Amino acid sequence: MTDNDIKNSFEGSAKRMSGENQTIKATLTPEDYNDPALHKDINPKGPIDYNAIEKSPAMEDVHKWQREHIKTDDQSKDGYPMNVIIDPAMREMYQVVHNAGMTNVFDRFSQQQPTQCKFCIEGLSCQLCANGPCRISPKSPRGTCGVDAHTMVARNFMYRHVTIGTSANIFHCHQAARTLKAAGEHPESGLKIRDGEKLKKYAEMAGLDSGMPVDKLAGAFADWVIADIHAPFHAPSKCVEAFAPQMRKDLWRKLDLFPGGGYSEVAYAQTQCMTNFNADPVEFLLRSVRLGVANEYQGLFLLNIIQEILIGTQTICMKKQNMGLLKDNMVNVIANGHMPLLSHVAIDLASTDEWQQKAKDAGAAGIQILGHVCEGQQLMNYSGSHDQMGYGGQEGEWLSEEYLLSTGVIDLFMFDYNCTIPTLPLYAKKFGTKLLSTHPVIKLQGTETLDFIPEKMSEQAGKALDKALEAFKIRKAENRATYIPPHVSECMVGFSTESIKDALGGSFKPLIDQIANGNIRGIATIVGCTTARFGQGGSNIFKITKGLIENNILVLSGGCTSSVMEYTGLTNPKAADEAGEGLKAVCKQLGIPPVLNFGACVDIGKMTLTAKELADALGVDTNKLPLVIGAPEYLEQKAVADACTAVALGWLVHIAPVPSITGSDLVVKTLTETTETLGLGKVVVELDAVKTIQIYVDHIEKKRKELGLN
Ligand code: XCC
Repeated sequence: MTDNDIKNSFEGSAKRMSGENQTIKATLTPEDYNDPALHKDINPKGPIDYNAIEKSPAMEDVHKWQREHIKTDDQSKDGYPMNVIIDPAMREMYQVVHNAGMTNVFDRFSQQQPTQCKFCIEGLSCQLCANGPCRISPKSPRGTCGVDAHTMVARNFMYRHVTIGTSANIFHCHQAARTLKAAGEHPESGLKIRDGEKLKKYAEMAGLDSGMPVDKLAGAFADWVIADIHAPFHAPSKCVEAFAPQMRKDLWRKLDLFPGGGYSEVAYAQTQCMTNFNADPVEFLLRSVRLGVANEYQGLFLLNIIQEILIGTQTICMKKQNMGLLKDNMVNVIANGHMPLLSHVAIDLASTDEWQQKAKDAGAAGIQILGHVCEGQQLMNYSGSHDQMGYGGQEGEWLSEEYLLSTGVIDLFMFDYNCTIPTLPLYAKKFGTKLLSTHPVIKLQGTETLDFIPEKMSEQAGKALDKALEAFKIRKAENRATYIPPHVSECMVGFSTESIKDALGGSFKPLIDQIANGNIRGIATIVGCTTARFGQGGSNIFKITKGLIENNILVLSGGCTSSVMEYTGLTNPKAADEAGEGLKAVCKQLGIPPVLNFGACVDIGKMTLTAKELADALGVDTNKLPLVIGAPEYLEQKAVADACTAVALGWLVHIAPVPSITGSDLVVKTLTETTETLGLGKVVVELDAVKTIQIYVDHIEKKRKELGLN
C-alpha cells in the first residue's frame, strides 16, 4: 500500500463511521419496528380472510402426506415455505398471515436472503472493539487487533453462544430455587411441595439433614443451590460434586474442567473474551466444555429436580396437542416459555369452581390454560399427575407462535422465558390478545410485565387470569372473526427417569436386557428447536427420527422437537408399527411409542439422569453407553451450551444447521476429533438426514462392540 492508499482507506473509514452519511436506520419506516404504538396501520377490525386458504386434510391423511413428503423431499408446487412446514395447523395459519401482509417468521427468513453473510456464517467476523467490525479473509487474515481466524472463531463460539446459553440455564435454575424456598416459607403463595421424597433424596445427596420438616428442608436445599450458583469460580462446585458421575468428575478434575460457581464461571469466561485478553483458541473451547458442566449441574439437572419437587413427578398417559384444542367460546390462555411455575399455579386456580364460574360470568363456557413451546411440553408432561379441568393441552413449537395468535381466540398470552417472538405486540394488537410477561427478565415493547415474586404466586396468577377474562369480554363484544384449525394429535407423554423405571417394574434391568439382546440397538436423544431454514421446519427432525426408529434405536425427545414428534404421530403408540422389528416388539409389549417424550429442551437434564442411571446399572462411565445426542434443527445459545454438556459427558452430539465454526480448521478439528481423544465426547456436523442416521447407527454399533454386545 502506498501512503496515499493508506490515507484514503483511513479517511474512507472515518467517513463511514462519522454518522454524517445517511444511516440504514434513517431508511426504516415506523412500521419496521415492533412497538405497536408506531403502527397506525394495524386495524384490529381490519380484514383477515380465513376463507381464502387451503385447508389441511384430516390428521390421518396428514400423516400419510408427511411420510411421502419426507421420502420424495419435494412439494415444489407450493414452494418455500409451504414445502417445509409439516404441521397442518401452521400450514393453514401461515397462509392467513402471509395473505394479510403481516410480518412472520418464514417470510422474514426469506427476506434475510441473500443478505446473510459468509463471514458471520463461518464465525469470521468480530464486532468487539472500535477498530472493527473486522472480517477475516486471505487478503486480511487478522483482525485489526491482531486476532487470527482460530481465536476469532473460538472466541465467538464461547462468547456469543456458550456463555449466554449457560447463564440462561443457570438463571432458570436460580429462579426455580427461589420458588422452592418460597413454597417452603409461604404456604399462602399457592406453591406446593408435591414430591417431598424427591426433595429429601437430593437434599441428602447435598449433605443436608433430610430429617428436618419438609418446608424447612425446601428452604435449606434452595439456599444450598443458590449459594453454589453464586460461589466464586475458584471454589469447586458442590452441585457438581454431589450429582455428577464419579468417573466424569475424576476426568474433569484432571482436565481442569471442574467448574466453580456458575455465574462466576460465566463472568470469568466473558472476561477472557475481552479484546486483547485470551488469544488461545483451545482455551476457549475447553472453557466452553467447563461451562457445559456448570450448565448441567447448576442449570438443567437441578432445575428439573426442583420443578419436579414443586409440580410433581410425571405420569405416563395420553394427552392432546395442537391448535384444534382452542375453543372459541372459552377463555383461552397460553402459557409460553420454559419455567412452568407461575403457570402451574394458574392452572391450579383455573381448575377451581370459583374461576370457572368467573369465566362463565364473563360470558364464556369456561377458562382453559394451554402450554406452548417448551413450557407447554413441560406442563403436558406433568399434567397426567394432576388431570386438572383448567388445563387445555399443548399448542405447538416456537415457529407457530405468530400463527397461533392469528387465530384470534387467544385471550391471554403469558410468558416467562425464552422463545417469545419480538413481533408479538403487533399480533396482540391486531388479534386482541393480552400479552403479559411474568418475569422482568423479558419485556416486549408496549407490553405489561409482572414482577416475579414467588412468595405471591397465587396473587400474581389471579391477576393474570383477570386480564384473560377482560380480553375475552372485549373479543366477544367486538364480535371479531376467528378461525381455529381443527387439527389435534393424540400423544403419549410423561416419560422421565422415574416414570420409565416404574413402567419397567422398578428398575432399568428390562431396558438394559433389551439393549443387550439387540432388540434395541441404542438410544438417541433428539432435542432442541426447529428452524425456519429451507429443508427444516420440522422435516429434518422427522426424517432423522423415522430413520432411527427403523434402525431399532429408541428415541427420547425434548424441546420443540417434541412438538414435531407429536404432530407427525411418532409419540403415538401406533407408531410402533413404523419401528424396526426389535424395537417394534418392545414397544408393542409395553404399549409405548418408539419416541418417548421427555418434554422440553431443559428436560435434557432428565435425559442425562436417565443415562447416568443406565451407566451406573452397567457399571461403566457415561461415555461407554450406546447413546447419541442430536439437535437436528438447533436454533439458539442454550442448545450450544447443551452440546458442550454432552461433550463433557462423553457423548457424540450431532448438530444441524452448521454452527458458525467452519472458519477455523483448528476449531472444527478440536470439537469434532480432539475432545474425544481426551475421554470427552465430540461434535458431528451433518446436514443430510440419511448420512446423519448412518453416523448415529455407526456410533451406536461401535459403542455396542466396546461393551461386548453384538
Ligand atoms: Fe425455543 Fe424451548 Fe428451542 Fe423451542 S426448543 S425453540 S429454545 S422453545 Ni427449547
